Amino acid sequence: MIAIAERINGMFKDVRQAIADKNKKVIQDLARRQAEAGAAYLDVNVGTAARDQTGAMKWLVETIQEVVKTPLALDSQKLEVIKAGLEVADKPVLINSCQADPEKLDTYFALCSEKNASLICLTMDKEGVSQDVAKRLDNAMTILTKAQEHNVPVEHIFIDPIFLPVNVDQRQPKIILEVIQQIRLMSDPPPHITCGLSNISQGAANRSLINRTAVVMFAAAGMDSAICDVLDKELMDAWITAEMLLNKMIYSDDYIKAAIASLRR
Ligand code: THG
Repeated sequence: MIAIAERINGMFKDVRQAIADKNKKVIQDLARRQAEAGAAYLDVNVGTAARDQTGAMKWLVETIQEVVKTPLALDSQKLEVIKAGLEVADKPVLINSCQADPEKLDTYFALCSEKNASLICLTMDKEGVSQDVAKRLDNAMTILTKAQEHNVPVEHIFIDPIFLPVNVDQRQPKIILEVIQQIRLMSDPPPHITCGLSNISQGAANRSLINRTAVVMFAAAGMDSAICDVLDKELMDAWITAEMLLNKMIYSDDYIKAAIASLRR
């Protein structure tokens, strides 16, 4: 399981304020706590409020790298902001994200090859978030074909079927279960499958319960990664338990402790 820690995101008030004030402590505390909780990557998103987004990305990357070795997921819709993060990153990153548009994929996969980076590809294209199974699968195939053209190994590809809030369209989770199962069959070995897990409960009550139930369901369908709140211990414990029950790790009475120790980098 590849947990991508979501908390260093300018969407959160404390992070937004820390970026504005250049307050390293807030960011470094979040970096340490998320690394300790078992994050494989720390997502870094400057948010939309930062005036100088490329400058904010560089500052965040440098600030985080001062205290943890965990690799970073550079999260922006803007290529220039991703490139700014890449300039200062001290190890290979996960680029988050690129749409399933052939021209954009050419640009991003070339960048991945140059920087030995991995890439999260969204199953959405120019026309926006596709709501049905078939369109998402078409987009997933475009992604895998383009990756092969650029010689990017499938282990470097994370496909994100795009989670919408359950209170926006309640049919989506079931559709996504189907999408995950089908993407797993597209190549051997399959690409990683990830998601913005917290999206599913945005604006809903019982967020943590919805998130941890969802992660268990999607993990059972073959999702092996998620951008999520790794500081939510019940969420992490449920996900680890699902992986254990799926026989991806060996049971012992201390399996949760053992799993978190092995997830830390
Ligand atoms: N796919 C990919 N990347 C992504 C997303 C995705 N990156 C951003 C986002 N979605 C994943 N990260 C978050 C981070 C926080 C929340 C949701 C997704 C969240 N935030 C609170 C809210 O909106 O209610 C903010 C609370 C606050 O302001 O304190 O839920 O889907 N590839």
